Amino acid sequence: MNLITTQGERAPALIDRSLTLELVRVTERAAIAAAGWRGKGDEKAADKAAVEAMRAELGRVAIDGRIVIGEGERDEAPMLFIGEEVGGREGPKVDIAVDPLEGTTLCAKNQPDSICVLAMAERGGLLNAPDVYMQKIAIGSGYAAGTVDLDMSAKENIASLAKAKGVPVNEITACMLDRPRHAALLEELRSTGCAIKLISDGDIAGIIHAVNTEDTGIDIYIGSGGAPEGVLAASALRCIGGQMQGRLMLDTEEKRQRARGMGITDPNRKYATDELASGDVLFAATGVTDGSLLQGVRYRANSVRTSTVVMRSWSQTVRWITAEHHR
Ligand code: VTB
Repeated sequence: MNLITTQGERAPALIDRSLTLELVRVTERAAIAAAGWRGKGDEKAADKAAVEAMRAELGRVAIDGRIVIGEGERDEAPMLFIGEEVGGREGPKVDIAVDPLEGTTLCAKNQPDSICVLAMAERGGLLNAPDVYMQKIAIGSGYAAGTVDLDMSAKENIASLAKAKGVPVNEITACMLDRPRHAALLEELRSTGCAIKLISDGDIAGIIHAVNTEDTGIDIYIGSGGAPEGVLAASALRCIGGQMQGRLMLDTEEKRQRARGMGITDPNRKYATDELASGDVLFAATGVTDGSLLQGVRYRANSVRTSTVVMRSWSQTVRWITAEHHR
């Protein structure tokens, strides 16, 4: 949705800005709960702790909320399931995308980059879709529209990006999930001579890093990952800039049917950033384990310290919030 009116004025904010801090409370609580399961080798328990904390804390927020994309069928996780109504019910109607514990394996193994994530938009603002895979491609801001495209080959995308950046292809760094299903893509990328950062999990952070190239050295995110993570990454990009495309991988009739039930009529549709997350969008993430984006939960003598990033698309404000929670 265009936030600039035809008169050139910015449309009024649709989401009450005080909700920004409410979201921080929600992801902080989830992260503290999950942190108790760091390094315990139990992904399900870690996820369940995050989900329950997130649900309880959302219940204290004055919103009439609805989960439109989240965990669910794919991981058979304890879920904040798609369609679940959350919030105190008295308040604005909002849509919510969640990944209560992004990187459950990372948390269970106490490895970097496990985070608790949530995005909120006005009703209808976030893609309502089943928990399937999504093809994704993302680059930073400052490139012309169409510099990369899901309909181009990986080779073409890398060549086009290198040209737009004005560097040789071997100075481009691509980030992707290290998965057997990416074998052909990896081989194609290798043939270009670009550098590839393979990550074990955590493609929300991967996409955010592709936009923050100067800080991370990553130029492009490419490959398939979870659809909820795609919508959450797009929500962040609405606040920090950059381009992204996503396409749901509805490769069976059963998945197409589930998607149709959520109003998706074209199973091959390619979504731009503002079609994955439109209008006024808030995004919050709190670190569970220390990572490239955020510090993890730290136990201190009399307090627990959390690190959160919270963003708002309307103002494009990005806040880094370190909080001390009394034990
Ligand atoms: C990604 C990644 C997540 O799921 O979306 C990925 O961001 C996609 O699914 O951290 P596969 O693991 O099946 O490839 C996670 O790895 C979480 O499970």
